[in-house]
Amino acid sequence: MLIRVKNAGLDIPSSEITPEETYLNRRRFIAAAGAIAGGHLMAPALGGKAGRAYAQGGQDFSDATDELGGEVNTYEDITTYNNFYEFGTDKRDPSRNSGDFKPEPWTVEVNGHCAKPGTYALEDLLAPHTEEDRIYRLRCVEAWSMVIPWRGIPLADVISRLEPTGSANYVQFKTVVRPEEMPGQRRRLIPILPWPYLEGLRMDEAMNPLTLLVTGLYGRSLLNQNGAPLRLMAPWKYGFKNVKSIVEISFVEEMPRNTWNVQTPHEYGFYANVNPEVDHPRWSQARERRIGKLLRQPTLMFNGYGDQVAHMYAGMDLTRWY
Ligand SMILES: Nc1nc2c(c(=O)[nH]1)N[C@H]1C(S)=C(S)[C@@H](COP(=O)(O)O)O[C@H]1N2
Ligand SMILES: [Mo]
Repeated sequence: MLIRVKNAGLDIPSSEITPEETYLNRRRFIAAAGAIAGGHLMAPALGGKAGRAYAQGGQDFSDATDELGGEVNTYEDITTYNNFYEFGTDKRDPSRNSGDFKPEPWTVEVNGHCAKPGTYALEDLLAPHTEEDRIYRLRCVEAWSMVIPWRGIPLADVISRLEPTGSANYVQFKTVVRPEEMPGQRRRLIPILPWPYLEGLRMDEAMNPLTLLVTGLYGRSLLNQNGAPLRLMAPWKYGFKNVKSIVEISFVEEMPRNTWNVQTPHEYGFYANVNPEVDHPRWSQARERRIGKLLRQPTLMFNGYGDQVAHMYAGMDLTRWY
């Protein structure tokens, strides 16, 4: 059987895409591929490993791994298994419900303790900096993980140009509020979360060379479900720190509020460093399931990035600052 991807000039034999996609049934794949074909140009060639579908990504990362040898997840994994509550709480909701979202044009407001506040067109915020492809693990607090070839700009490059002052101890990020384009924000009586979604980093975390402002993945622009057109990636932290569709960056003196900490403070802290020794109150954080793999694997301290980040937390009690 052939699955015909509309407008894409690309026929994928279903035998090549289904076997390992244990959580993805064929119908979901077709829905996702259709959504992608509608909004973006598709890569013309099928490349990479038999049995896994990488074709929709712009660049072939099928043989790429992270620095620990972890295989990159498929483009389908990465674009159909998402957390983005503005589009609904089910993992499939963001790919299904984000079709009306318009990531262009986009502006970002910069405010607080810095010499260059203002409202920046996204191109102007990013233009002088060079995009890089980096393969980082995303590890969700729900104990699943993926390896993703991100494309982005070091957050440090952008921050340096905005010239924060000595009072800027933290950076806060805000997601856009657009109930007319984001069905998850339309629930009035009992909102899914208090909007806007807020996150923050301490200034040294924001300036760490690992931290990216992400504009794409698999060599192409972000799809809406992954946080188009601009989202954060701090790979040693749980996934919820990586705020999507950012419209505001504030340089602040005090530790900012972050949505999940406000929502459930005993479960989610500000730091949210991946830590197999500190359990979530309702489940263990010691092991994780890499999406696309059957067996669970041990979770690494700082998601395996300890050499680059552990020094920032020397002397801190990580059971208190979770
Ligand atoms: N604005 C916003 N950002 C968000 C979320 C969200 O619900 N809203 N979910 C977070 C969580 S819990 C995770 S695990 C990651 C998932 O990113 P991905 O879907 O690109 O893999 O996004 C984070 N960023
Ligand atoms: Mo998450």
